[in-house]
Amino acid sequence: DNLLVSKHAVSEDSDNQVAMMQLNRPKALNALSDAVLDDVLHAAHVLDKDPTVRCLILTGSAKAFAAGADISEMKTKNFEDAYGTDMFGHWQELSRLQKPLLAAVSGFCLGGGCEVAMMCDMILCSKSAKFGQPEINLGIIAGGGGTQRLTRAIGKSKSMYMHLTGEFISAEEAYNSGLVAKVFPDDELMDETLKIAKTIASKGVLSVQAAKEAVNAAEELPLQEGLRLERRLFHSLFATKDQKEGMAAFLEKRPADFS
Ligand code: CO8
Repeated sequence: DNLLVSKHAVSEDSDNQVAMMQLNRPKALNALSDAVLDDVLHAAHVLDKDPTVRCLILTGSAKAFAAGADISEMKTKNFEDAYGTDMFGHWQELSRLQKPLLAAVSGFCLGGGCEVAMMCDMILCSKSAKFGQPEINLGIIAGGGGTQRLTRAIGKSKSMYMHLTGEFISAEEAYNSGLVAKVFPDDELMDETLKIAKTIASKGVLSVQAAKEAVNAAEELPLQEGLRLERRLFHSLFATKDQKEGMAAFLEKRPADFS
């Protein structure tokens, strides 16, 4: 009940699909309870392994992508509960899917919600989106990657400002800071996100996977290691049918038909 999953054909003449996971806990602004977490991770793993699914989308409602981890579930936890169970550690699995995962954000995208959006491969949002790490107001700090991923995305000073004041930033500020890739009018976000997902789904599976792996590695590896990984992945794509097809199609002035 906490998650609605739908699949959308990429085109009329293809079996390929885009899968959409929609958080569905409207009364709590999609707060990320343990039950929501289980549903999202389970669905993401199943869809990642489904050979007809080429691209995944994670979204919320018009009012909230997600207003953070569930405060009522966290309230009574003590150190033993948190450290002893590595609380929220397994959310990281979302950042290790093979297929691209797009976050489509409207409304509040706060705390763990912002962190989950940043675990996705890119963030698309509507003009109403508000991003924030307000954990400081609860006497805690971000625990799902916020201090690390937000800092890499928008730089130290802005990230520090958000983590220390708890203030939210608008869609426009998020776009200007590089946190999000595109901003759309509210009523166009889902259509535009589906279009982008279908565009990605029409490319070669292996080249998409390699591009995702290489770009994500830029957040983790020293430059020389990242450059080497990119070059090796680049070399490996010359072993694929899609490289032959892509280059032949260009030279024959026709659209490529990737396998
Ligand atoms: N947890 C539980 N319930 C919530 C949460 C939340 N994070 N956010 C909102 N709700 C509930 C409210 O309690 C309220 O319930 P009820 O109607 O039963 O009183 C309902 O949603 C609607 O919320 P509001 O009445 O507050 O709605 P407003 O429009 O007045 O305000 C806000 C919207 C500004 C978003 C406000 O709800 C708010 O500040 N929410 C909390 C935001 C927050 O502090 N988030 C950080 C949580 S801590 C965290 O995320 C730690 C992350 C750890 C790692 C996670 C890895 C994935």
